[in-house]
Amino acid sequence: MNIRLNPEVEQGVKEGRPVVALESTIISHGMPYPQNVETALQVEQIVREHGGIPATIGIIDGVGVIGMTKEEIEEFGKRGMSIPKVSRRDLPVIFAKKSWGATTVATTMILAAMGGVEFFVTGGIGGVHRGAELTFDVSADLEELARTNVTVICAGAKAILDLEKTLEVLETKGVPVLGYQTSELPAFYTRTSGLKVDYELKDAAEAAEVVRAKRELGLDGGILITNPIPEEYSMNPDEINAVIKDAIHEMDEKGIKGKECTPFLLARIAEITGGESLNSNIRLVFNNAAVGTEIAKEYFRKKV
Ligand code: PSU
Ligand code: MN
Repeated sequence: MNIRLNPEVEQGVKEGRPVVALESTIISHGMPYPQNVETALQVEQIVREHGGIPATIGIIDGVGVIGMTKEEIEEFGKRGMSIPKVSRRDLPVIFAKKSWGATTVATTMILAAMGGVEFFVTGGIGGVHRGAELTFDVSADLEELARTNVTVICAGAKAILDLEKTLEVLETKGVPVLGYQTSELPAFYTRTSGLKVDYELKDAAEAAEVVRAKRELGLDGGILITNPIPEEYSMNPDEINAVIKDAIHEMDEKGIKGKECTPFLLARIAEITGGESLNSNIRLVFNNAAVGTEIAKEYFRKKV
């Protein structure tokens, strides 16, 4: 099989330890160099400090790597957007051609599941894009959440998306959307969206119980745990929403479509806000790493 687990991750999975998957598109397409590499390495460090085993996932020379080395992470950050962004439909070609590939939420879930990893921490998921009723632009992340058995911990979805439609699709596909100590869907840079999650989770132990119940019921598919950005790093909703609107307008004028949309918007928003949105983005991923690892620890806690 064209999959390689690093020895620590392989042993962790075998022994039922809290292994936490991390994606590589956030490194190559989600943040600029060198902050992308610094963030990726710090996130791994936070997973470790909380007692987990980090497994950053990407594709190197046609091999799905589950647990990249520091050097490999550095290389992903440096090569950036020149590495293809790989979704489910791209996987066979990237493997056959022995290329490099940055894994999105969808493909990180696929590889994590192949490697036996249940928990996956990231920043934000893809969803239904604004105007999707005309463009049909709905992220493959939603379909993957419907079918692949991985729990994703994120800070909700960016308001570059139509959050209301995103929730509708997740409901149709049977994906539980849970709020970590919140009843409201967080909108990435902000703690609130005006939309409700399906259920609120009071702590990591309760989150772990929901994951266990879904697996014991044999219900295929993912679970989405949304964790709001810490108050001190959250942005002013009116300001960030105005920036997002400008960035989408610019994207439409430039005729940017398909898989280029999300990376364009992420980069443009970071540019317009100076360092502010990037700093918020980094902080929310740190927070997700801490919470996600605590949930994984509860899930794998040995009952005595
Ligand atoms: N949203 C973010 N940061 C990201 C992404 C989304 O706030 O880095 C990345 C993730 O890898 C996600 C992908 O899976 O973009 C979604 O792309 P698309 O919309 O083309 O499906
Ligand atoms: Mn898309």
